[in-house]
Amino acid sequence: MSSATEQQHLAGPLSASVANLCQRLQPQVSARTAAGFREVLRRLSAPLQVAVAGRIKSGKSTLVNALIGRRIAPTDVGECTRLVTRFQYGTVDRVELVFFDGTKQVLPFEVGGMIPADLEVDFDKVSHLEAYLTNAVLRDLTVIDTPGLGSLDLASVKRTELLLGAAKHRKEDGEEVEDDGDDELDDTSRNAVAGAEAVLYVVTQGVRADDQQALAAFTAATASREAGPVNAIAVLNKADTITPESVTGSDGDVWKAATLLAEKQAATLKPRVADVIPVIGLIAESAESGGFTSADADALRLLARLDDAVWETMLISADIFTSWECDVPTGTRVRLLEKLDLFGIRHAVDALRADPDLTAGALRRSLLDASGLAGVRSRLDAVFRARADGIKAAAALASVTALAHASGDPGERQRVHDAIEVLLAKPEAHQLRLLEALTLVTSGAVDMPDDLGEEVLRVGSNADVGEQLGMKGRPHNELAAYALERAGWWRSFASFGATPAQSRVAHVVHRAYFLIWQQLKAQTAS
Ligand SMILES: Nc1nc2c(ncn2[C@@H]2O[C@H](COP(=O)(O)OP(=O)(O)OP(=O)(O)O)[C@@H](O)[C@H]2O)c(=O)[nH]1
Ligand SMILES: [Mg+2]
Repeated sequence: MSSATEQQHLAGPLSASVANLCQRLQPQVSARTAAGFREVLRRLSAPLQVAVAGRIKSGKSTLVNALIGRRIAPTDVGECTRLVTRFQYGTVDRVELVFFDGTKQVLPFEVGGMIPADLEVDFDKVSHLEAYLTNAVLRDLTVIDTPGLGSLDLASVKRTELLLGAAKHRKEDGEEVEDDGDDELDDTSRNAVAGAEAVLYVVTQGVRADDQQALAAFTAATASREAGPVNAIAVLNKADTITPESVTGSDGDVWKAATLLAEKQAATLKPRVADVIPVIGLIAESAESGGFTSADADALRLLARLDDAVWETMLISADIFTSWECDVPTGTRVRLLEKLDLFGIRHAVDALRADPDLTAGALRRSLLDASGLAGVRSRLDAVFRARADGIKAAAALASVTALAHASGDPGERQRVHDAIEVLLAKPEAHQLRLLEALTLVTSGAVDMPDDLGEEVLRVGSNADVGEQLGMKGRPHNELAAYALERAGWWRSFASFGATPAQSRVAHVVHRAYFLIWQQLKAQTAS
């Protein structure tokens, strides 16, 4: 349990100061709370935990495969789509079934490297799957594939909740296990440290009112930590299935329609999520995971030679595409549909008609570009990777607070509370306060007038000073003057006119502006 090795993996200075706090407090708390702190420390040094969540069949597993660049998560059917699967970095590829009683069983990969869709075990006893992969993407992100929320299959919803939030030790007959030692975490403590740290929320065109509810349910599942613009982004998946005619202003273009729809959904889901990005998970998966082969490229080449009228007829529907009389065998056409769907097939054929010499590799890259995956990756980098330190530290602090609260010992609670206050008062921890304030406002826990809420959002969720001030590209002295002015405004708002809850937020925002001003002044001086 030496800190030296763990510190190397911490996401940054904020995580380090929270880790430090846990280590210092450990001897001063009960054995049970200390066990919770050890768990918090373990999580702090692990990669950021990102859950991919959303309604059933929204394409979560497909997107996970695309992000990892390997077709490993079963999609469509099978028992495994009803299980939570955690994809994490490992030196040897391996999949383990984890049972509720804590035992594990190694699963063989299927031919082709997938996790088997069906299991020859008592499904009811399975907690979740752990997949360890030698994969660069997973070095700093652990990706958690979840069964669909809003599903009628209550058992799998329960599984998601169990793993992400309310994980309980259960005996084989389903009864809860009694705690058998002081070092054991009880349920409350377990909840306090469980949960994903960030969410990639998958929605599709069907703008459902209850997606908001599902997002709230997910929030509940992340161990009572609020999801917000700091740690949640959404994708509008299956962009290829959007009928552009149904979206005004799309000019008949699918991507334009998807972009417009995504903006509309962002307005509904904000500020719960930082952004809604359109993507075609299926094409991304095929292009990124080796699913798209040179045999597929050859088949598309043949299709590209078809007469225009015939080709347009075939593209009317999947049924016509597969049943129409043509040189490419039906089985091959079914395979193309499964990998690219009609939109991808049309895109590939258009590309081949524009340049008949296109290699299979170039065609694959063109499909990848068309999938929009790069946009998702860059948002993941900007929102999650770049802020992993703050996100992890905030989640850990929330866990520490909850653990102290669950201890039931007022003295212990006070000691932990005091230590957190000392930590948060340090200038370098201000970022944590700001994240907390931002979450309070965006979740509605603290009510703010709209314009002020937006200002908190802008200051709290941008990394660049120009963007924080809403004055990107303006000269330094202007930025500095504005920061000082807003600092003054928020300070007087904190003292006059604000409710006590608003006042706490206002103090944090005041300090944020003040620190920005100091930083700008130092830059001007040097
Ligand atoms: N056309 C199209 N189909 C997609 C896309 N993404 C996924 N699909 C299809 O949608 C179906 C469901 O995909 P999954 O990835 O299994 O969805 P899921 O959300 O993981 O489903 P559950 O885990 O059962 O809730 C599959 O048939 C996919 O091929 C997409 O971008 N476009
Ligand atoms: Mg799935």
